[in-house]
Amino acid sequence: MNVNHDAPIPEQQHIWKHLDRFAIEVPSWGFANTGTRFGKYLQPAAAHTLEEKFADAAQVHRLTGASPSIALHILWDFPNGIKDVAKVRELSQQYGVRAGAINPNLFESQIYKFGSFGNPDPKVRKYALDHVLESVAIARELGNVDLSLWFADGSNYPGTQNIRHRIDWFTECLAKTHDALAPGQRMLVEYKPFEPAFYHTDIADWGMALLFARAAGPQALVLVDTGHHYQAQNIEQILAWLQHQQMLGGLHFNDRRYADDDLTLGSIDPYQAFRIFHEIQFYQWEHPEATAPAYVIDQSHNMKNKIEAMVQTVLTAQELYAKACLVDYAQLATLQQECRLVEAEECLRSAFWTDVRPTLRAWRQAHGLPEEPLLALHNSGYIEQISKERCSKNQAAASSYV
Ligand code: PSV
Ligand code: MN
Repeated sequence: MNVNHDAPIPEQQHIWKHLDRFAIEVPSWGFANTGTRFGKYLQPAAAHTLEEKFADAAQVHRLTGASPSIALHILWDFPNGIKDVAKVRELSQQYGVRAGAINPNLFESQIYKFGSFGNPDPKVRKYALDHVLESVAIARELGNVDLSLWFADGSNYPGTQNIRHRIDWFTECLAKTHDALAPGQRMLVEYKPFEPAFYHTDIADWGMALLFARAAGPQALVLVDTGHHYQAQNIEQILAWLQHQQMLGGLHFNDRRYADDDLTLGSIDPYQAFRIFHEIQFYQWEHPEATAPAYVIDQSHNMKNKIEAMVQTVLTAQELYAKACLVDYAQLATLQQECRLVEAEECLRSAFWTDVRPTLRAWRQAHGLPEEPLLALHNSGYIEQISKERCSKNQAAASSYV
């Protein structure tokens, strides 16, 4: 990328430095026909093949310059398992998008009705572990990328499962997973309070994820999905704790109004997304040697056009991140220490209320990117073109969907 650093003003320069390093991964499943558990509205432009997902991810990166990698889902993107690695490598080269986190699928097979790693049946646990070990092998082949683990395990009714036994089974399987990692490779343990299970979920919160990760080994860290919390939970405090314990591995970004709604980041509560970036930036300011967590979008849009929504999300993430970069941390530290409450709060708020959009436009222009990526997407005709190319497959899917 050609960077023209023509004398930005000092405040801009500071944001530019951060923006140059900012990257957020897109999810392969966000380009496909996914929806709600009540059904889905099929879109003519939705991606069916892995190549189409790479092409869409490349389009988002071309427009934003901030999404160089794509998270992959084993069953959906690797139908032939490890044999598909060569194809992924080829697509990655062809489209200039790296393969990102590898997500095993431990929830779609009928065999997981009573759980995967937490299933009382040792044969099912072995089946799940074999799948995860193959996922580790795939992640290793792709350059030791992160293994990202989310479990749908749990139960719907009190008294129907032994929660403590399930802790032991999870602990054992996670340790075996950790043993298979390459040196330096990370496994991320994600939590979610409910859904699909409605009484107990085996990894329901950050404390459980933290204990499981600690027990598994030093390469296991916690992944925080912003949609996976109860209403009113203070997510940034969770991040502060995990960073304090050096246990924050990554974030899945989306917004929510009620539960795990998969809404566009910042669409409901941009101040919360800002506070999340702020908490991470503040820690980085105090610990410049610390590795930043992985940023991944985890949204499946049912109503919005998927590529448009993905570009909008990347731009929103950049904006909120840039605002967090404006917090004067030296000043904030002093104000906090001296308990100057209103001044401390205003120090944070004034960064949030700063309009960074002109700076972002200037940064894009200097990087040879479109100043208005959403407009550029509309003018590019890309969505119309892929809609034409893919609509017959999507119509066929629509007519088979009742
Ligand atoms: C499930 O709610 C989830 O958000 C998990 O985070 C997974 O990472 C993702 O969907 C795709 O399986
Ligand atoms: Mn997630």
